[in-house]
Amino acid sequence: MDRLSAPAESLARRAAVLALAFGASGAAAVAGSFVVAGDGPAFLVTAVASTLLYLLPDALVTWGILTLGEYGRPLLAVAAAVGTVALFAALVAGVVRLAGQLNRSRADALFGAFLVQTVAAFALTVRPLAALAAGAAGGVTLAVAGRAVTDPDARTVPDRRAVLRAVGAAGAAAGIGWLVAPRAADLPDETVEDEGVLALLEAADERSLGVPGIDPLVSDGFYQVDINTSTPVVDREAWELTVSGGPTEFAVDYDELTDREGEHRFVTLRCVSDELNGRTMDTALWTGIPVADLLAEADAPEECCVRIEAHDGYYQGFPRAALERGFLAWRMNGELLPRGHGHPVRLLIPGHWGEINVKWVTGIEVRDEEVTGYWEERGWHGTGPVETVAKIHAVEPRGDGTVLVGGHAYAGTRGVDRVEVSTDGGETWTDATLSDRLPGAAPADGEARVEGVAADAWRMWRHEYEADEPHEVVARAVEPDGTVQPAEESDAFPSGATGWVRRTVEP
Ligand SMILES: Nc1nc2c(c(=O)[nH]1)N[C@H]1C(S)=C(S)[C@@H](COP(=O)(O)O)O[C@H]1N2
Ligand SMILES: [Mo]
Repeated sequence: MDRLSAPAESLARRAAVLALAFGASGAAAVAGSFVVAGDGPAFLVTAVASTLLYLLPDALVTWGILTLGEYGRPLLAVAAAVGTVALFAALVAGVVRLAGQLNRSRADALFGAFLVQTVAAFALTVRPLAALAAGAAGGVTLAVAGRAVTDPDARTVPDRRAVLRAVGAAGAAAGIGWLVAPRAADLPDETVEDEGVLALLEAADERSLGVPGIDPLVSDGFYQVDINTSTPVVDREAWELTVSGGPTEFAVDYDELTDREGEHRFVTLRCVSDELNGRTMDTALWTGIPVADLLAEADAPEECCVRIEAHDGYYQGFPRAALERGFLAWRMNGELLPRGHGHPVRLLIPGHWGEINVKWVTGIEVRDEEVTGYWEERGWHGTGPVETVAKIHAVEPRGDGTVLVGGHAYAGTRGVDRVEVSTDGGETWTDATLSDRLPGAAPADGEARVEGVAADAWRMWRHEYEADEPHEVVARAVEPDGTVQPAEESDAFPSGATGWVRRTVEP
């Protein structure tokens, strides 16, 4: 019995040890590319994540966005990291095996491993330096693992030390990567003590209703939705925005743009993938200029449509009329626009789903026919105006027989006039307390329904009532023209969630 199982056991042990050593080589290749690329597009994991997003069926990507929400991006990054290590481990394993079958030497096997990892890294990133670093780190790790791992003829079981050496080499590569990888310099602190900004932020603070557990009128943390797992780093000195489509092309650089006197506007953004009571909806105070000014300067032709381009490969198409009311922003809450939100400059399109609010914007092209955008090509219909929603993010039974409920309500540029609350599942309704509208100038075309207020910003609501039995609380927003938030329920995919938010309360 013992005699029979011994060879099987040592075979299994050999396989396990080899898998670990090859895995270490794959991990070292990933670390090697990080040394050169940092958290940029030439980093293998970033490239694999982008490739995955590109290759995965749209339905799967959509499912991921809807079920994973804000965890989607980090989970994709982790999956891509594990997948990349496995891929590069499999490649070296294949090479070592092949060398054995072809009766080649250990040196050939090692060189083959270096070559196959370098070529694969190049195929994924198209960056020669990062690819070489990946292949070199992977190859060296394999070499230090020792003869028993890389000798194609070796029949012996590699010892524990081989694996330790390989893992040590991979760890060293990762450590070096961490220490020397290029990092994007922090954005300069150019917060200006602009009195206009300070006054507006203070007004937002004063108008916020203190509801525990929900953000004030200017969000504490602004959600972020990107097509990539790493945040683009755009050099603002080299940045340019071109306006094309007419007889002459027009370009403006960062200094030319931001030397102008910016306006400050409160604008709310909501992603079309936001679930009915989700959290991908936030508000900030943005500083910039109307896009219409730039279109006029560029003498942009009067065609129906526009295509917007961004630095990260993202693009969108929508009617020119929507862009005409848009805003080009370079500051957020008084600070430089953060990298994750589009530094140096982004678009804000009033009242429309988040996706056409293009970040890291580099080009505006006027077209005489409709253009589809990145998400439209993946099945979403997220270029139009937002659906109206009143969220219920706070539900606080106070223990003394009273309950406090509250949330934010948003209806794009239609505006929120009232929020109604039902504490009996929708039988009877009461008006909730609503925050005063945020201040702002009405856009020139009279889009705002009310003078002197932000045309495209959410409001907060709260309601306190007595209850001692379990019940269902429901909220719905009402627009100034009396339109009530539709009750009919639909999923976020493909054109935005609808329905009324309902929460069960157990006092
Ligand atoms: N260049 C670029 N712009 C983009 C995106 C992107 O991935 N790349 N995502 C869009 C989506 S889907 C949304 S909802 C908003 C989110 O803006 P935020 O990340 O600043 O919240 O940006 C939009 N603009
Ligand atoms: Mo979005």
